[in-house]
Amino acid sequence: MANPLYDGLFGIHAGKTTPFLHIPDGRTITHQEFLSKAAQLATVMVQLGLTPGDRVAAQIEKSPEALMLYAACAQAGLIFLPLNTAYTADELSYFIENSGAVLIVCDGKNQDRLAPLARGLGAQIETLNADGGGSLLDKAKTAPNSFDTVARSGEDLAAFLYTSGTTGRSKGAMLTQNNLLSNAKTLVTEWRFTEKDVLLHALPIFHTHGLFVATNIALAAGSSMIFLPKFDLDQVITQLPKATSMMGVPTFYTRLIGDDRFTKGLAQHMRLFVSGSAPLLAETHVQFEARTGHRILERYGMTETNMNTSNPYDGERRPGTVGFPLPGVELKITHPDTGDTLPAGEIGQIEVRGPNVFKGYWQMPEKTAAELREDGFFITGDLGKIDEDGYVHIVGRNKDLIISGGYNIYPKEIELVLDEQPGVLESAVIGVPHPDFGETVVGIIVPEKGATPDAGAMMEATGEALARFKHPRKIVVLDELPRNTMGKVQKNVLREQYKGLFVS
Ligand code: MCA
Ligand code: AMP
Repeated sequence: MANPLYDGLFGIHAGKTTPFLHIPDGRTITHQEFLSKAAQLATVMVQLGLTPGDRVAAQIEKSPEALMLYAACAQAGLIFLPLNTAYTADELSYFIENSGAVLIVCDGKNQDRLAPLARGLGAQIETLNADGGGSLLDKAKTAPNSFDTVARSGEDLAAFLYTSGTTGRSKGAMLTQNNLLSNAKTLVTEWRFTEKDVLLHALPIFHTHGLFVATNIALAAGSSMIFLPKFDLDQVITQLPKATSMMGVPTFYTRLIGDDRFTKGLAQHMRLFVSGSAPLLAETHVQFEARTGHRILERYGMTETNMNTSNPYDGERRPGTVGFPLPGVELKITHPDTGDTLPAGEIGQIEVRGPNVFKGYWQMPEKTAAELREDGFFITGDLGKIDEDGYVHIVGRNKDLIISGGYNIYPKEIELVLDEQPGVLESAVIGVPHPDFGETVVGIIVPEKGATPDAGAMMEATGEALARFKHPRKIVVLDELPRNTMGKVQKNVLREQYKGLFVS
């Protein structure tokens, strides 16, 4: 019976004894070894009582076994829900409860912290550690290493990825098998991936970029990956000579440019560098080319849509643009108020439609209806234009969002925590330019009359509630926030005022 995602990414490698993953400690995992262990994990999850359509929430460190869990979910028809390892217990409890996950897979070091949460929500909990240990892997060791792939249709859900909202709580983006598979296949063709490629993989695997772009492409093309636990400059420089291609967020590229060991010689044999998740400054593009002779290929995507546009593999990769809509993806620029399509060259909201566009937000029909039109166009919340040559430019965001080192941060979430602190009347959180992360978080607070809120205590409070990457890097105290005639806080004024806090 068919299971398009499993068959298209994993099943095609059955029996292959060629390397799939190169681990920096010198180990190599072949495709068949990978599939055997994935099958054991699938068997264990079925033994635990999971049935197709159940959600598996995983907050685990990056490891080959973590990828095997993804494969196992695909094979058993389970919905994979990867979670950022930086999320606090508070953040996790929402995702797990909202998704109705029946199994939580966590690192052994977090088990005690998460066990009460699992109990309260009636979910099972198992551990999977980056060193290959943990209860789930222990159980898998003795399980049969072949598993009858569960039949699924392309329209069945394969994964949930949570994406924060400008207002309210995070939304679970429901991605189907076809969403993931169609995008991977398109990108393999567009970016010319083959079995000969060795992809240097230094991204986290709990977001679209590292899991569905990098990993799915490598799988669909039969490429191998040098699988680094994280972006570590020394490791990347050591491993680069063995790779043919790399994908990263702009911070990867600015960090590489900032290191003298990153020379033309080191990058000479490389075929492709891809950037995305945040704007790549035209300046970085130019500096990178001057250093290496390579033009970074910039593309644009979202959690809800996977990849929408890409600069061309052949042809001009134009700095400051995200290229052309991918084959099969329709993209239009519309008026934010009327939804009417705007003529070329005019700035408006970017809308996309295609096989890559998600099914909607889990159990949030109103939010789905607000962003996903009945005719299938998804309102991205990005502002852009199409130039006379057809290149798409992203010029801003119609959503209150900060992107720091490729991670999305919604100011509202931080403002809610700051507002609750003693002595705080109100707050506004903004993103300002940062030399390493592109943007970083600044919290602006207005004290209650006569109060002198303690900035240290405020940092501590955000520390307990929110993942580290969301924490304000600076707290500014103001007597009042600038507002327009409608009473709305003018964040653009604040952004302008504090734009030089981290850059000169
Ligand atoms: C780590 N920290 C951060 C970030 N990462 N703070 C703000 N923003 C970040 N992105 C914290 C650390 O916890 C640490 O805290 C301090 O900042 C400095 O850490 P450092 O060692 O410099 O960071 P790092 O561990 O080297 O990580 C930086 C990184 C990483 C390599 C840029 O954030 C990363 O891999 N980012 C990629 C994110 C990504 O994959 N995004 C794709 C989303 P302390 O002060 O306690 O030490 S998918 C997407 O956006 C769409 C769909 C798309 O188009 O792809
Ligand atoms: P996420 O919600 O994590 O999926 O992030 C998606 C957002 O990242 C998009 O809506 C854009 O604002 C931004 N993004 C992704 N790729 C690019 C890019 N190449 N240039 C500018 N912004 C980007």
